[in-house]
Amino acid sequence: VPTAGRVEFRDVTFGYPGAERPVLDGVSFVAEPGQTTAIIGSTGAGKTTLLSLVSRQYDPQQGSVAIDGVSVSDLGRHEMASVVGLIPQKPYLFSGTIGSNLRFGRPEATDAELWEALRVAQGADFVREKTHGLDERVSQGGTNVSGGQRQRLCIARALVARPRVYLFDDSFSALDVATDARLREGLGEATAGATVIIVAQRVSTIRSADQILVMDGGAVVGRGTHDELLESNETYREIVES
Ligand code: M5T
Ligand code: MG
Repeated sequence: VPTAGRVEFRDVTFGYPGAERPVLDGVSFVAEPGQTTAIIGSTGAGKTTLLSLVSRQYDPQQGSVAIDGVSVSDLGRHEMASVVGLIPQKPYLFSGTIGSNLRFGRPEATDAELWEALRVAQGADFVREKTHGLDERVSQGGTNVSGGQRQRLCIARALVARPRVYLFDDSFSALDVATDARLREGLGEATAGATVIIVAQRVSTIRSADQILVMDGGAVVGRGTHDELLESNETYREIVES
């Protein structure tokens, strides 16, 4: 089982079953433990698809995706769940209680651990306001939890599981700027030492990333820090200025 969480893509090409053209074309990069790698790019660039190869919803047709040198295709379901935590672009809840949703990746987590994860995810206040708190019932289509709250519960769920690799797919753009800032401040501490990959729209979210990958049409067309990319990358400048 990978213990550090170094994610490496080597010349990865992937197309969805039945599609003619690949959605990812020759993607290579390394995301290091203890660092934040941000991914930015226009809609349809392949950002979600890239993350889905790390969490192994799909396997690439060519190239390899490895964590600490171990191909993700060699990881079992359980190992995968303890190594990779995906916070999906469309956050979902399982039907059950808030508590059972938060414990999904680590059933033995204590209530105190759930509240700590909720605090970091900026979800403690609204859960406290529910009549039944952690025992409040939720469901996928339920209306007692808003979209933004669902997003924060999914972030908390990932934190409770303590994976080595966090994949945040556009998890912050729906939050107001102040909540976004508070959340990311606490996340830095909560995810310290792990590999963090963040797909983001807001420049404020990615500015401080150790490495930014610029995606366009299924390829990585630029990489570097914010300042480096501003200097050198036309696509990045266009995104930042838009
Ligand atoms: C990249 C296609 C999509 C687009 C390309 C998830 C998914 C995507 N696609 C499929 O054919 N089937 C699928 O199940 O793949 O899409 P993406 O990876 O979702 O792009 P993105 O995450 O960069 O876009 P966005 O809008 O989230 O910023 O041609 O049709
Ligand atoms: Mg996406």
